[in-house]
Amino acid sequence: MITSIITEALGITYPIFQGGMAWISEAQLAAAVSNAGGLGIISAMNLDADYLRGQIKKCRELTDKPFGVNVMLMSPHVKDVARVCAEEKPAVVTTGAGLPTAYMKDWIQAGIKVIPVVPSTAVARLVERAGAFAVIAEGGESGGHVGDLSTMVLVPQVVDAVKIPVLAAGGIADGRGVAAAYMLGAVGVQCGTAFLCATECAAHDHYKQKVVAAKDIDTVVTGKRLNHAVRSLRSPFTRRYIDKEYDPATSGEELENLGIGALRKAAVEGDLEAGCFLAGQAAALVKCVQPASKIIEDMFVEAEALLKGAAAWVK
Ligand code: TUI
Repeated sequence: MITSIITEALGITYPIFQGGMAWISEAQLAAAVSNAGGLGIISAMNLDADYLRGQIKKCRELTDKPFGVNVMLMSPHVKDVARVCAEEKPAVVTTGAGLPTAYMKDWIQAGIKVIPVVPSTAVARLVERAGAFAVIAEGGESGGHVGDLSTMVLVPQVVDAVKIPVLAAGGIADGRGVAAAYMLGAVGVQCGTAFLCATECAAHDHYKQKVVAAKDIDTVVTGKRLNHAVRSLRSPFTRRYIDKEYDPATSGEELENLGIGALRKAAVEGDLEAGCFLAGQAAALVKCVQPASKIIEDMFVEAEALLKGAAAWVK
């Protein structure tokens, strides 16, 4: 059993969070992960307060274990969604794609443990000062909105920069990744792409099959021109987007418009032509669709064996 301050503080069995993925991380997946002993997380994505309230209610019907809510800070509904969190009091609020400091006081007052995703040591220090319980240092191997640094260099630097616990994210989808995260000083991990292929994940089957089929070089980062780098699986959408992104005749507005609705088309409709299939580089490590409990158990059986065996390398 691999325990840490994170399992003890949150009352979970395994030190693993399921990432808050827009159009993917619904109550059913979050509850399955929490029931399996990890921390399931509902994504508030860019929908309104009623959607989030409904998802929290549903999750409470499906599990009596702790779970979290991920607040995407670029959401047009962020203020309302933040208020719903303070009212509904999930065990944890994670945040992404921006600075959560404006909302943290209310969440902390409500007894919520606030655990922001950070792409740099500066952001980690800032949220620590604002009262974060822990941070998730997410390397650019991850899917979706990505920072510049890789997990390997980001995690140890964030560990050195703050006194609060650090979880590692980005590129982790098996026990080797978990063991490596611990070696870098993390006390837990967050995985998104691995849980995309959970049986309980409502993402369209085409999405899951694309992840299972992905090889090492099958993800690509788009959106750097708009200062909004996003990693997804190569697809007809990314090929069209890249052509436009490197064409000076294409305006920024035109580029922005290209992306609207593409994620929903991937996750809900499984539209292989028009969909944008966000996923991390760890997609190549995901070999099949299986229940969340099996994903977690396999990962931690492997990580435990590796960490126990590590002493044999030292003579
Ligand atoms: O947030 C994510 N990943 C996401 S959000 C998202 S929503 C979206 N949907 C469609 C198209 C594009 C985006 C998809 N994937 N990960 C966590 C994360 N947070 N990565 C990086 C950051 C981050 C960046 C800057 C956190 C804080 C931060 O603060 C500095 C600043 O300048 O705001």
